[in-house]
Amino acid sequence: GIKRVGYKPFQAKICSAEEAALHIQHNDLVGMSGFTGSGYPKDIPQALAQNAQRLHTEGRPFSIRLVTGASTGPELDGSLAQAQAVSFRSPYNSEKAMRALINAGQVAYVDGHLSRTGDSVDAAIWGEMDVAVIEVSAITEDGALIPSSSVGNNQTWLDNAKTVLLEVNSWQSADFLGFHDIYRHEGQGAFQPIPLTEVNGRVGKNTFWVDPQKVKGVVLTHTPDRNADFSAPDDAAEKIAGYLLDFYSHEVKKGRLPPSLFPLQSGVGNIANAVLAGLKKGPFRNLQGFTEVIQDGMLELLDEGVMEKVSATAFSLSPAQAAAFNTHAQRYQGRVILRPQAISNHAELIRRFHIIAMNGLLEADIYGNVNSTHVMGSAIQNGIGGSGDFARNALLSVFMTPSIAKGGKISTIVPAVPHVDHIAQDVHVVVTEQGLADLRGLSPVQRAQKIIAICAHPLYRPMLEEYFQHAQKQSFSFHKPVLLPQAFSWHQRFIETGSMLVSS
Ligand code: 0RQ
Repeated sequence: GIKRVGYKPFQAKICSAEEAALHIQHNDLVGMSGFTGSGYPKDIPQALAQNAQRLHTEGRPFSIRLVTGASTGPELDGSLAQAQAVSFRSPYNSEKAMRALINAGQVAYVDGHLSRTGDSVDAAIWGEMDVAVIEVSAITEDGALIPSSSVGNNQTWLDNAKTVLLEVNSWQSADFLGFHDIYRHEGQGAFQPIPLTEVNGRVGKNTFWVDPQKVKGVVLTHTPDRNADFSAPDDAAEKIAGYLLDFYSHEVKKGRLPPSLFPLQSGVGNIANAVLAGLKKGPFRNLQGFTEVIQDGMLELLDEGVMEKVSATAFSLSPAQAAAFNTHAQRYQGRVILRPQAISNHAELIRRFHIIAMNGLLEADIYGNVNSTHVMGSAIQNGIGGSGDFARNALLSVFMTPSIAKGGKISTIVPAVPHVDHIAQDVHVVVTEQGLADLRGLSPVQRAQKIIAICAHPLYRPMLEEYFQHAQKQSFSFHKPVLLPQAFSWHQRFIETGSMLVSS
């Protein structure tokens, strides 16, 4: 195997996680690595949580302000939430204990576009960054840092932080050199284009760079990434995948998409994974991916030769796929490139590559406004993540969901969404297991008719038809008919009775 810490001055900095964590002070702004459960530090955050608990039992305050790439894992968000050691969190969280604190009003959470978090830190919107805690797969003899399974905001944190702590993770592939393209557009000169013209092109360096003077601790670990299993595609997911493949074939026939489609962005979750599995059986070949996260489904498309190349900022693999990747990483050299999230999600590149974006949602209204984040308008689920970066700038923006949630007590198609992440203009196609509504070029009334007829579940379709008929008669005006007192009554009924259905 490779030498994980090749740089002599850093060998002298090797220490325990407990010693490293002592460099982090109360109220520090801490930038940690991590994106969709991969490439996050595992041991230092747990030692930090223990420090916090000890200080709390002594009656002393201790909490940090935490920014990452995106979601992490139980060792990071989970342990820090359990220790009540976080006062501020951005830009994305999907961990349950942290979510509970946010929804209890105990953690200030800023849910932001993933492409823009680095800009906020460069601009010191939250003050200067005190500490960066970054997982790497190895350190070369000349002190360059070989990234691990995610890139996220790491170079930005390394550039801004006054103190740097590194976790060198030997569980990560020893063959990661060459998978990353570390490029920061900042400092390239104002008004210059990003010179990337191919999905797997390279414009930056293979490694991160850090001022060695700032590195105060190097911790060795062998702890795996979060690596959750995907459930096998269920009936709804397979139907959604089927409608989408038919739609893409239709678009190819119409000449609006090339036979190998345009590069695909695919969101997180089981439905997204099912769509990728569906593509394996579909007619399309030589596909490309320009996305945020590489799930199992994309690696399988690469294995089967259906997909040629993919660009992302992170992996998010099942334990079996992660183990397979760690053994056979070299197979993917040159075909898989991981970039900073400011680049993987950059508006300029998403427009340039004519991306087809496919994301999940919590609910859509009859006009196609989408809520991806706030349950009943007030409880955060995860965050907007990269879905806004992609939906706004994609050539084709698809949102997909089962038409009901919670066993039918919730309709995911509603009269009005109580929180909007994606405005109707950024939502071109809505797909449920009931069908696919192509909304391009339609007026609000036409969109509503189509969404109700095609996407709504039969349990809720008559209720939506009735609402819309009344709205078309009693609305203040008729461009986008709405009944203001009733628009949120479905959500209020769920809050009061546990179901959006009217009990008879
Ligand atoms: O609840 O966890 O209690 O079972 O919400 O829903 O059906 O498992 O769907 O995993 O595809 O997630 C929008 C959250 C969908 C995701 C969202 C309940 C449901 C379940 C999860 P349980 P499912 P998914 C790039 C793209 C924003 C970020 C993004 C997301 C739970 O897609 O976070 O797109 N998107 N990033 O029961 C109340 C409703 C509901 C509902 C579902 N209408 N009301 N609860 N649920 N619909 C990647 C990154 O950015 C990293």
